[in-house]
Amino acid sequence: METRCFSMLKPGILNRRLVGEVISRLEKKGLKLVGLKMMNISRELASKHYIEHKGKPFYDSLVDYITSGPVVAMVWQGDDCITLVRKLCGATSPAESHPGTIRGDFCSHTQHNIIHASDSDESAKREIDLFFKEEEIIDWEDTLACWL
Ligand code: 3AN
Repeated sequence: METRCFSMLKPGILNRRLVGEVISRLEKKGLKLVGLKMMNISRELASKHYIEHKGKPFYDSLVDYITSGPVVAMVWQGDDCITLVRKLCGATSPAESHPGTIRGDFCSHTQHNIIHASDSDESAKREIDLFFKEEEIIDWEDTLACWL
């Protein structure tokens, strides 16, 4: 079944010139990009996005980091989209993420693990609503979908 996943390339990704590389990996998997924008995140938006981590020891530095520079916010769509995006991202901790995954290849610190991806349908819906207006999502006709 087709689902949507909110994903975000975190601060530093532009500096490291990795935007194209990471988007390319998700595209090549066959996922469909239906929302894309660069933005700066306010502390208010960050606190809504990371509400589940409020009170944890790394919360303040997480908000500092995510608001420290521009991010690339994305909505991906496809069959089992959340599972596929998270597999490509790899484990939260770079020590556990396998080579070949985005975090496994490009990250050395959990706190700077360069990409976020929703972990459930519910969080995807909540996060997409937080970051995108309805008209910013374009569900284009995928005429080559039969080859994926
Ligand atoms: P994921 O992004 O893999 O779903 P979450 O939701 O547990 O992982 O964590 C959200 C973000 O919080 C992570 N991407 C990472 O930036 C940060 N984070 C999670 N756990 C830690 C930790 N133990 N130390 C520092 N930062 C953490």
